[in-house]
Amino acid sequence: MAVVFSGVQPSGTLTLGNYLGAIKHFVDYQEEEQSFFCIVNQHAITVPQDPKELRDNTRSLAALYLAVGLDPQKTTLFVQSEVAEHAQLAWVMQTIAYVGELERMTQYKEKAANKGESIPAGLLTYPPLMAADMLLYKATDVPVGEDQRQHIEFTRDLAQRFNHRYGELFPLPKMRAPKVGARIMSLQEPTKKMSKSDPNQNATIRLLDSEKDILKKLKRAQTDSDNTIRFDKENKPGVSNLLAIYSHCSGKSIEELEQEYDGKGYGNLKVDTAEAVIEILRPVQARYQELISTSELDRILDEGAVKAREVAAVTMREVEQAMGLKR
Ligand code: ATP
Ligand code: LTN
Repeated sequence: MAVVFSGVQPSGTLTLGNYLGAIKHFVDYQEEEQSFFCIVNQHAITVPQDPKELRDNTRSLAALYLAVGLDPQKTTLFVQSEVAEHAQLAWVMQTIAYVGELERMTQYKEKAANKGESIPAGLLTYPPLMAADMLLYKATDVPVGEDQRQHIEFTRDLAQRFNHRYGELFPLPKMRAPKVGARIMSLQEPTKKMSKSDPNQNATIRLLDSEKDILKKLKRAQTDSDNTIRFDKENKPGVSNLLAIYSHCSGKSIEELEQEYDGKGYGNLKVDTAEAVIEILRPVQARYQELISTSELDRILDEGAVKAREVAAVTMREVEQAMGLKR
């Protein structure tokens, strides 16, 4: 039986990268027998968060999950900190992980850079918490963007190590990266991924941006000076990123777009890309507005936590039994 699990951090308003690389695809996975989509607020606090903003971002992310089409009848949508077993299993996973391998994680190295002595320990132990998220539900399939590959592989290592020491308990989760959209780049530094915690507002398109802002940001997107429109990530990262975004939002292939824009300027490409993005976000924004201030949203999250706890508690008992933590 397939069990699908994925999580997104409520660390800011979702970007077009989160949408095209992850949550748009979640909707397809809710058709599997069992699926869990989590708002991973305990991961978000590995970097400082303002409490009010964190609370607002959590509700907002829940509303966006629903606005893109997740259906609480089909899937379990819940908040990580409301299911205590995540922190419990994360501790166990920390005892199985090695400091050396945690220090070699790319995301850790990036996020810990320039922090000197003041690196929060939670940044280092982020991957064991992430492993716990998936393993609690015995997930088999994990839809995420390309940037999470190393974390998924590490989860498989931890699961295997656990099974080897304490007996077969966990299936090894498989990463399910989308074929397209797995890596949308920053509009300002197109060699970096578009990231929702990027302080440069012009670098990201947010799912809740106004039409005016989307157009403005795309017009300001970094390109190059050679003025030909072709897909070449290496030499033309900015233009290639625009083509990728346009292609995902319009359904036209990159080749079609290259032909259509042969001889045209970057200005045309930018405005048309903006239109395609606006078109795709319009229904999501409308549904979000309907949901965000309703108590329905809280009811869905409450029920989600109850359903998630039922599964998580059983696994946690099995883990403690296997490890000798139960009398
Ligand atoms: P942060 O900036 O807070 O680290 P983030 O924007 O990287 O956040 P996450 O919450 O870490 O977003 O990721 C949510 C999901 O979105 C993950 O599955 C991740 O792989 C995917 N994702 C994030 N950024 C991109 C991107 N630029 N292109 C495609 N997918 C992405
Ligand atoms: N680290 C992930 C978010 C995340 C996640 C998970 C994804 C936390 N736990 C479990 C899949 C499965 C990220 O930053 N995108």
